[in-house]
Amino acid sequence: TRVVITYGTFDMFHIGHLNLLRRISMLGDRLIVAVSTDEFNAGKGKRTLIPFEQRAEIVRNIRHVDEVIPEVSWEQKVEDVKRHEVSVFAMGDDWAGKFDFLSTHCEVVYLPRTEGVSTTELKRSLSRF
Ligand code: C2G
Repeated sequence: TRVVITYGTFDMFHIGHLNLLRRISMLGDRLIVAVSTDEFNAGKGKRTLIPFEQRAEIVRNIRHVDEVIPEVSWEQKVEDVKRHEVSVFAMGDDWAGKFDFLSTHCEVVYLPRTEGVSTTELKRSLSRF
């Protein structure tokens, strides 16, 4: 089996997240998604609206996703790639180049983001009500 892995916050799950997971899932036979914990996000100074358990449960129920693991640190990626025998690491291209160090362990792929939608934009639209 060709295992693919990706990482993300997936706060206020939207079509951009779905497009990415669907496209990434087509790169292999099994898709693992590492969802960032609230603590990890706090460390990044990133506030999430939706708690980790709910973000993870939503991602777990996406048709293209086979497994969800927690993302607790920046450093866990190499360990995850080895432990899960990952063939492909894939992310949206806002991260282009940032994870090339993984290419000694697996393929590294960056896919175009979906334009016009982001959690930040959704929050801004909500604040107008
Ligand atoms: N994404 C996308 N199109 C959008 C918004 C997001 O393709 N309109 C992609 C991002 O490129 C990312 C994934 O969806 O690959 C998850 O996006 P976020 O939840 O914003 O994740 P991020 O905060 O980038 O966390 O260790 C890496 C981090 O956990 C990534």
